[in-house]
Amino acid sequence: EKPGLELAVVSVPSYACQRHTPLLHHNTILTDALSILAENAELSENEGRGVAFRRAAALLKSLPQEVRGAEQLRGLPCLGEHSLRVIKEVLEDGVSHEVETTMHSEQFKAMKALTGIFGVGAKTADRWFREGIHNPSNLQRSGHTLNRAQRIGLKYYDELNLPVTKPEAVAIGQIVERAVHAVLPGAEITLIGGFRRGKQTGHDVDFLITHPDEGREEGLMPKVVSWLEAQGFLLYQKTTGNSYLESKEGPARPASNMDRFERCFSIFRLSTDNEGREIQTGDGPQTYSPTLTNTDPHTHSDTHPHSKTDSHPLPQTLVVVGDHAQKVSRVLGHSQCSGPRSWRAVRVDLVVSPYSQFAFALLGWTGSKLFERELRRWAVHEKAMTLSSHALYDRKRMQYLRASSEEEIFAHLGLEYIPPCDRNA
Ligand code: 8DG
Ligand code: MN
Ligand code: MN
Repeated sequence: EKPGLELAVVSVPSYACQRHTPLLHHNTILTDALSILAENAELSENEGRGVAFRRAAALLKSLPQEVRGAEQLRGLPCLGEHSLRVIKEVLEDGVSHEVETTMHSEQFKAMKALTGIFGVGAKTADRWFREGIHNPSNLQRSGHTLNRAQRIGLKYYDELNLPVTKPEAVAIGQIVERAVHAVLPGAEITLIGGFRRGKQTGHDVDFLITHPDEGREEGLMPKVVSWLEAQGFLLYQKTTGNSYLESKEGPARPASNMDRFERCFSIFRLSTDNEGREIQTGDGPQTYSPTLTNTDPHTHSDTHPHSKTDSHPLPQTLVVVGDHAQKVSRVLGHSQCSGPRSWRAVRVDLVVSPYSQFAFALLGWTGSKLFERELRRWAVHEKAMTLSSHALYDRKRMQYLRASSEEEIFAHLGLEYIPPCDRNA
């Protein structure tokens, strides 16, 4: 067979934001190996090394065909010595010794398990690891004082580590939409993050909220959160941003904080009741059947006695069938809470942006993380511009460049437009 030397001939640009990187690609075996090393570097707080492995993996994801031999990689950018060595090993032996050793090391497994707890970062996990804490059960028994996020992270550990599916994301979106429209009619809600890039699952669901009348969005988040809380949709929330700063420091905030969006890290309580309706997961058509339910002992009616007379509808029920439903019910059945239940915990991120910054926020929050990093690196090094989720600044002309769409931002940056589905670097 002819492996084809075309890869070496085709010139591949070196910034990930210059390339189309689809979700499904031809070099998964190689990129999986590099991702383990990237993850390990990140967990060891070696960011530079992590980025190097991520860049190498992203390059392979953008190639139009499977790499069969190292000679095909000649002339390609982004492949450092270390990454090349790993790629060659995998191509020749099927596995990389370093990747295998890393994957099975106690430290890597423990760090992954501990940072898998919501509210636990690499620093904390490393400290615990060195105290002999290797997993959530060790932590539970250690008697360590945990903050609110970590307590809830531990309580819902299994289900928060269960992927969120597209139908679940859509169901959450419907709830967010009801909440936002209840407190600010005319506001616009956009699904961002991995789901906007076409992923079928995610570790959370991300939404961007704005309103066409600039200024109407101010202070929106606390109202949305109150509505969600009153309806019993939230298990946890932490809101930061303008209102938070205002309440702490008064309205005269320093200019440096002016450009911080209101945002909310939350954990939703999503019903998964099966009452004969169905949602198909997988490739089939997706139909959603909102049903009213008030039979679950965990519903908000316990804690919010007024909810029955409330004019708002009760929490919507998501019905999921198939593989994922089985996985969910297995996890819920084994949860540390009181037996099997008809809802699951889902991580949700909400961001509010002023309308004039919407395109920048959309671009900045769609990801992938590496794609974002590469966009900013391109802007600085190739265009002498500064890109953030709020604005684009041209340092030579000393002015901000306006944009009302992602297309305009790519144009300002002198880049071909890359659609969200091709930003999976
Ligand atoms: P996943 O949830 O499916 O695992 O993947 P994801 O959706 O791509 O990852 P994410 O962790 O939810 O992040 C989504 C995007 O949001 C990503 O491009 C990075 C961006 N993002 C944060 N935090 C912040 C932040 O504080 N500021 C800005 N500007 N962007 C952020 O996650
Ligand atoms: Mn996400
Ligand atoms: Mn997120």
